[in-house]
Amino acid sequence: MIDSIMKRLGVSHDLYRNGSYAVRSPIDGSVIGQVSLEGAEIVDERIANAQQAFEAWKEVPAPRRGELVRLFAQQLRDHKEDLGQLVTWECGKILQEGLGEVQEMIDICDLAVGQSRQLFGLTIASERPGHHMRESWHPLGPIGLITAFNFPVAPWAWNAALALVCGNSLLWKPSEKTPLCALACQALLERAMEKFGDEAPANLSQVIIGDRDAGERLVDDPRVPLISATGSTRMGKEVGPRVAARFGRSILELGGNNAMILAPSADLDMAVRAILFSAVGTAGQRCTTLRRLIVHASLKDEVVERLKKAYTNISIGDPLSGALVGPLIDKQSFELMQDALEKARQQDAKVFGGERQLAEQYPEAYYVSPSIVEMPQQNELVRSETFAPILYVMTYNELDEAIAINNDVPQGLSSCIFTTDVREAETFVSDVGSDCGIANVNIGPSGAEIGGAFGGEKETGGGRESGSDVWKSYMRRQTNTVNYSRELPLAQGIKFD
Ligand code: UN1
Repeated sequence: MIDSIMKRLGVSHDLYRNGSYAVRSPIDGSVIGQVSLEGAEIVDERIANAQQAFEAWKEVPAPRRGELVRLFAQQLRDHKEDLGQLVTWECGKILQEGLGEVQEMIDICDLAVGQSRQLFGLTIASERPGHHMRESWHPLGPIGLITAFNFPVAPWAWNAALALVCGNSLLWKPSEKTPLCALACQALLERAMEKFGDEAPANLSQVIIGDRDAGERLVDDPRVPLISATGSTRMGKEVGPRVAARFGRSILELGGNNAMILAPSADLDMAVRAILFSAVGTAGQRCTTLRRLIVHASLKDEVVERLKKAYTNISIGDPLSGALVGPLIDKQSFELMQDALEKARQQDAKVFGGERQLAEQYPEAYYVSPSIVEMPQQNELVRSETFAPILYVMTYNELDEAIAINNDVPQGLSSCIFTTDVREAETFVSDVGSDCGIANVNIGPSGAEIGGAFGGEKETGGGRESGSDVWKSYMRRQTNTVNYSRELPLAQGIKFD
């Protein structure tokens, strides 16, 4: 099965069958690949290659660079099913979501193709006669990309598609849990490069299937002006300062602890469906997963009742065969979930669900029933992110109180309110509302489209990726002042003669 997918995706057998590091599918624990883990030594050479590729690529006009991304999007369209299946095999999300991730890649490529003709600068009024001022944007250099297991392809594409049209080369260190997806994306991009022709330099994109040391080498190297890293807050706390210490730039996409405020006027049918998708979808392993439900006290009993019913009926199992909840990524993830639930019990919370499922059928895989935890208040346990399907439920009486609870966590990625009261809705997205990078009304906190800037505040890291004006992060801003007169007036009226 994997062999035929990899063959159609164009990944050579040697790359994923002959190494000493076993890649296991979370679906059943079976080994689906053997890759070689590269050490730090190789990184030096890869960065030198990436620099060379950058020198050539930045000379290709931006709309031509966009043509390469268009060809890549065509590969993705042609291989959506195969890549979607591979995502499911390797990270365990259900096939619908695997396909959704590939669609997200196609969408960002389409955006980047259009962007390649719109790398606009500004013209600025100069205070001096006979002078022009403007702002122009130039390619930045080799871009280092570090991605996480739970979205093994889309966040790479958000960065890669824009970075390529902006004239940069790419160095990608994927999660050690999902190297096959990275090899597949690389193979598809190489096919697009072949179709594009000689203008695309060798090593324009390279993958580093490496260990922690390899990642550190990439992060520390001043030849890599930008590191874009997705992962835990713990990882970001290491990467951010290391990149800053060498005056590099970083885009950090770290933990989330996303909430929904459920107000009395809300359409409850819609809200329950939104909670289900955002709290149990991807088995609770999205950075945008709904982790906290802040429900008006008058609604709590009814909502919890409805949720328990929906949770009981949800299908848990093989993500390739129509279940809505697939496995957790591994045993450690299962244990962290159990720890959190145990702590909740000790704190007098009411815990529903959270048990291991299908253990006899899949002794080497970790399926769980998603859990609902009624918490008396928001405490340290609720404030920390457990990357598993646990939904903490807390109550409020006044909107101000609900917004305060929403904001009183270290993370600031996504948030939402369900209400039909326009005053409440607009307050939530106003200056005194949610403090998150994403604040939605009447939709859940997950499943963002690529058109907006994606990312969050506080311990989420402050980075933004994908749409809006994010392309600017992959370019170097230059201010130009051009004197077309025969005089040499100084700014600020200074006389120097
Ligand atoms: C992630 O979990 O790292 O908004 C990214 C969403 C997706 C991206 C999630 N578009 O849920």
